[in-house]
Amino acid sequence: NRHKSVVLWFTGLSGSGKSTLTVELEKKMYQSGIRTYRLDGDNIRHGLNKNLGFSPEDRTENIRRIGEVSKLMVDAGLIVLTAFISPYRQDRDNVRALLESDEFIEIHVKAELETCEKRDPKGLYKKVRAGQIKEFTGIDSPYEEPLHPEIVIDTDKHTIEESTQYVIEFLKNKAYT
Ligand code: GGZ
Repeated sequence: NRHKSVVLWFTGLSGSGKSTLTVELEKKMYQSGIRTYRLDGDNIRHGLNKNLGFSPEDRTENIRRIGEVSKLMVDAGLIVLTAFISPYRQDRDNVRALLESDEFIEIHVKAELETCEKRDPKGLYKKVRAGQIKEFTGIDSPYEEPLHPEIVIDTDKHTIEESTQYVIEFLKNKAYT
C-alpha cells in the first residue's frame, strides 16, 4: 500500500463542490489504505488563519500559509487534499513553486456561478444578494481560472461519484497510488 505524497489542490467558486469532492475522495482513499489529510475552511480559517478575512491581501496570506502547511504534510508522507477558493492565479502558482513538480496537482472544480448560487449550501449567496456580505468571490471579488490545471472537473455535467472516480484513476495512471 505504498503511494507517493502529493497535494491535490482543489480550486473553484463557493458552492462549486470542492469540499464534497475532497470528503468523498478521502473516504475512497482511506478504504485503499492511503494516508490522507484534508484541509478546508473548517480546520484552517477557524484556527491557524482565524485572524484573516477576505480582502485580497488576507486571501493571499491564507493561501500562502495553507501552502506551507501542505508542504509539511507532503514531507510527512501524506496525500493532502485542499479545498479553498484560492481565487488568485499567482497565489496558486506560488504554492506550486514550493513543491516538486510532481507534488502539486491543481484541480479546477468548475461550475457556473448560476449553479453555485442555486445550490447555495450555506445561504451565503442569498446574503450577498441582500447586501450583507461584500467582496464575495464571483460576485464583487474576482476568480481567476487556472490556465493549465492538471485536472478539470465540471460539476454541472458530472456526478460526485464520476468525478471522484476520475481523480482516483488519474492518480493510478500517473503511478501516485
Ligand atoms: C468568498 C466567502 C466569503 C467571501 C465567507 N468570498 O462556500 P463556503 O463559504 O464554505 O466557502 C467559502 C469560504 C471561502 O474561504 P477560502 O479560505 O476558501 O477563501 S480564499 O481561498 O479566497 O481565501 C464561503 C466563505 O468562506 N466565505 N465570506 N467574501 N467566500
